[in-house]
Amino acid sequence: MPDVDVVLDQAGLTNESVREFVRRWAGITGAERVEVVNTSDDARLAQEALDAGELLPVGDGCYYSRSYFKDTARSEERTIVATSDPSDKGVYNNWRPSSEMKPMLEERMRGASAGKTMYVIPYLMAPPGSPLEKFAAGVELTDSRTVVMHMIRMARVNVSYVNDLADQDSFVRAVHVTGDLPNLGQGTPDDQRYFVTVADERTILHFGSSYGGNALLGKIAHGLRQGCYDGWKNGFLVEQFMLLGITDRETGRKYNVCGGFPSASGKTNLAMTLAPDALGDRYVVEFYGDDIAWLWVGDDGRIYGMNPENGVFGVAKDTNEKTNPTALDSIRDGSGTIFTNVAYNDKTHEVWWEGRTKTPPADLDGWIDWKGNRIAERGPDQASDPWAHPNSRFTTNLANVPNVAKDYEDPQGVPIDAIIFGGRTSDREPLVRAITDVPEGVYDGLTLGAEATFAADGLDGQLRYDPMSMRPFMSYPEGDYAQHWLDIIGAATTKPIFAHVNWFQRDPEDGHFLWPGYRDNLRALLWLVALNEGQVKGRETPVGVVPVKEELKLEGLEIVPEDLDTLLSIDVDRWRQELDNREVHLKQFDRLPEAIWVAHRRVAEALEAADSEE
Ligand code: OXD
Ligand code: MN
Repeated sequence: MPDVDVVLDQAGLTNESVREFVRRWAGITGAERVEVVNTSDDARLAQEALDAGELLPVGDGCYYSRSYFKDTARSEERTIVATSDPSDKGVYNNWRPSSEMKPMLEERMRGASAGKTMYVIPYLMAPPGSPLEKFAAGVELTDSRTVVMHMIRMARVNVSYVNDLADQDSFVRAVHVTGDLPNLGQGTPDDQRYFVTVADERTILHFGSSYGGNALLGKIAHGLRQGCYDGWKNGFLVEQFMLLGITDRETGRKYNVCGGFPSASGKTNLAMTLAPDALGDRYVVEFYGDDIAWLWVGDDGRIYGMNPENGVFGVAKDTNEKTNPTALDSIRDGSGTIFTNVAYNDKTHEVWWEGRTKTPPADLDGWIDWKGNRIAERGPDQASDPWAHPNSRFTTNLANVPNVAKDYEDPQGVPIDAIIFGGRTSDREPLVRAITDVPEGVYDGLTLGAEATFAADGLDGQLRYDPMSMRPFMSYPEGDYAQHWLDIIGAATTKPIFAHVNWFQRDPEDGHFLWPGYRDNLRALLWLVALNEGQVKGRETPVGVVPVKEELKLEGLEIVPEDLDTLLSIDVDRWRQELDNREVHLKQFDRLPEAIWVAHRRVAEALEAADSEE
């Protein structure tokens, strides 16, 4: 057993509650060494990881890592929110009693870091000085050096964040133990993994992975799940939302838009978007965050938002010059980016993933796929296997994003003008429909979904509902969550406008996308903020206000006029079917506020009264 106090003294970690937490878990996990890390340790840790072969070099000053092949994504089935109150059980939070989960995790973690170093990562999930700072401090203990390096990119890491706490006990206690990855029965009935947030004790216990949201505990377990619960108890909102700012150079006005999109609906691409060339002289888009926003009511009665993260853990697949040039700039040489589970060339130190270029590199020499196998040695039956894992990632600091907002570290956050929801929907959802009524906006978020693409499951055309894109992160019951949204937005004296956007509508005949997407998506947001300012009026429909063609800024847009007509119309029959599905979806939730049912009925009645084509 290492002398923990000597290590903590040397590191200048003075918070006695943190010291006690470290001592206790060093004892349980049986780690051989304890080391406290700060962001300034990054270069040394990188060198150690390169020397140990845990990381391989990419270009100049970037890194490559591969995770165990059965450990490549968040596991929703193994993720649990535990509390001591059974009424915290919701539909999506996999609630279990903490009295059952804590001993189970402790037992799995006992001795499981033997021979390893336990790193102590004191972190902050907020810009320092934020009004929500007291919910943002945490300490992650991990036995993985690669996890430390990810945390340094994704969070703010320094002992001062826990030493200086006003309430020395107010930090999230997060323990990550990797476990013996080849022997954990991942995906079998004997699965040993458990990813537990003990929300009412602000304790996170994750066992059995070294990847992503399972292991970087500041990001998803604290930044979303624990934050969501803390927000419920303390009057703020924590959401899986992107956040961007749009400045109109002509008027000097700036608009901030945040919003939720289920996975694979282009959230990171939207967050990092640039203005279309034809509008680039007038509008400047700034990036705040691509994955998490914490929202609260400011002293001036407006809703404020901030990104608690300090980095981007982006999906690599399909990231290219067209879909997201900003992301490519953010992971350039010298950025310190860590690429995980992409394809790697051990001769040239390049990386590649599906969609990076139209076709993979022609010269196979040196290329290794995400499982570590040489591409050139693949048999004919593996020829079409992907080179990179579909959930392969790049991890880079916010400061590397070329259009990161100048004030991204401002602790006061930014006032939010609009909250948008959007999924991948091949029909029915217009380009944009605005909603000014708060319960109807919340209702729209609760009925957000993305289309199941697997016709084989018999789900063809049906949405997999993903309320506010929080389904995997929901930590308390959905009905209470809806009420909390109504309360927080209701408390604002200047309310943001809500909207639903969809970039994915297709032609029913030949399947082509009706809207070009990517940078042109800004046109929908510009219309929304203009509507909010009263500069345009749009057209009322049963499901919200949609633009009339002339109100959209169409300079430089290439689109077939009939496609634009379809994008701005409402297929009432299709919508009536959708309302039936929504009813079934919403009925699952206990304590759903009456205001949400009223909103649902109002939309249903308006659709009943409407003509077939609106
Ligand atoms: C996620 C992520 O899993 O952002 O949603 O990594
Ligand atoms: Mn996410």
